[in-house]
Amino acid sequence: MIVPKPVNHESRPGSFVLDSRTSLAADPELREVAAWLRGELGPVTAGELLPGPGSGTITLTLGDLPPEAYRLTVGQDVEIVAGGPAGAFYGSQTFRQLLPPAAFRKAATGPFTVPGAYVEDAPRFRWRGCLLDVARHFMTKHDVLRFIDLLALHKLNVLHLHLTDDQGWRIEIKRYPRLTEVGAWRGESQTGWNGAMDGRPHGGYYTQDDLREIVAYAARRHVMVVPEIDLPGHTQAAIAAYPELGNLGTPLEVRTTWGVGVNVLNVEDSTIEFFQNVLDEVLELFPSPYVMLGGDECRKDQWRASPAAQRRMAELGLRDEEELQSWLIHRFDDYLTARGRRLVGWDEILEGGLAPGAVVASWRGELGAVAAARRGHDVINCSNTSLYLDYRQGPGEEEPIPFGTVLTLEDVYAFEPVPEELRGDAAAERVLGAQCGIWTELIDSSRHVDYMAFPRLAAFAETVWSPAGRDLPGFRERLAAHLPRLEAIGVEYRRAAGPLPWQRRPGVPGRPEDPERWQAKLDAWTSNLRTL
Ligand code: TNX
Repeated sequence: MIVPKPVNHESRPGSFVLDSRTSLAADPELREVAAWLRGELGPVTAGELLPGPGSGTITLTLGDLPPEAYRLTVGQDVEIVAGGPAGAFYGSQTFRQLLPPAAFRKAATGPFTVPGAYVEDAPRFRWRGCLLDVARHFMTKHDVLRFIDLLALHKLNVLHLHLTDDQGWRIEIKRYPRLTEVGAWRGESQTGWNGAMDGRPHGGYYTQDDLREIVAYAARRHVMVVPEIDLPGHTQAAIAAYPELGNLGTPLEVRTTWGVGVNVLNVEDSTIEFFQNVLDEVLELFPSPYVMLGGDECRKDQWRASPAAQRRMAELGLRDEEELQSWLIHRFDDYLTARGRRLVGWDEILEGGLAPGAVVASWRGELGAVAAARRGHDVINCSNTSLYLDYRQGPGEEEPIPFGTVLTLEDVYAFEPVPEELRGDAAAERVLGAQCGIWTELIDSSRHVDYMAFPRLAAFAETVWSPAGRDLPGFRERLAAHLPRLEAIGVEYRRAAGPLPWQRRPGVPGRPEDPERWQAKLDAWTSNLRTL
């Protein structure tokens, strides 16, 4: 009962006993994976699990397979043959799931018996991501590391960290210390959506050492951390720290309310240079080939009213503010491309002309994914209507701070990463994979993240890892076996019946959408995508 479902899983005669005499051997290239597995299984084996003769042996070896693929055989011994370290890691994760849930406890004591099995497995998509918004509500470094372990357990391989927004700047930049001195804190927050102010300061940021640690910890678990520095919208925290980045001469505060703001970057050369300097530090911290620069929800009111922005448009011969945004994103695309990286932007970057090397993260439904793939751009399907895990999980009033449309476990499980319009089309190859999102305006703690993410994230993992096609009854059975693992780890997932009493947040206003209003909103959101 493996989650996500492997390509092939059969039972075999015999069984394996994991105990204090179990040994672990690995090809030199797989030493890091072996060290990680030893750490996970160590408690079960009383901390031993050393190379050498014992009762049974776990071996990790390289074989002729794609890098993320593996074959796992469980008999008297355990053999994991993998195409590369990632495959060996996924094979090891599968092996852990063959153990009883108690093995997921940090101080579990064996011995544990594993029935004979044979598993052949490889992922369907190479981008299996999850966005975590640490800008709206900060999550401690410890919580992020724990979350990475949970992604890796589900064989996801991308953590998209949304590090900056109107309400907070969470990454230390040595050259511009005020970004965190000022931008990492806000005086108070709106409770829920449009509720009263809580009167309580909120903040936090990651030092560069913290981020190096997060990146290295994730890399060991075959998770790539993709940083997002959102611009030119969603930048009020940066403007609060350095008012010269904005369009108004007047100082601003780090934003304390939710929703799309009007304060955006100006388009001066000095502002572009500022963010290029920020990116220099970002690139040093994050080795990922991809860098997310947002580009979403940039209101153009201030550019329309700004003589400087209008002058810039006239000089450049640009028709409208959409083209101005596109020009700005192009500048950053060139900057990243020259440094061997690829820009990822939300589907708004399609408006006004797409930068040549850019990857599109399509979030407003799937129209952007189709348009971008047809133009030959790589695409990550992040469709809000299927994958925004901040949306409420049931129609009931009791959902904590209900937001967006209803997105049940079954809805997420039904998601198909390749949009229907692209099926059978060569452009379907452009879909690198998909990514679910945990936006945190209304999620103010790691406990609440657990509630929103699980078990929907397990359903999502099957849509990106497992072969195409869905089998809901089969998934339910696998999930029934999986939930005790989450419990053993200490994940406060949502029960099928709804929130437990302490998971409710009565009286905190949410923003549930009724189906009609939701459709109208989607239509308005995507009207400019339709004309591309
Ligand atoms: C839209 S996804 C946003 C976020 C919000 C989210 C809430 C995207 C590119 N923009 O800023 O947090 O909706 O669901």
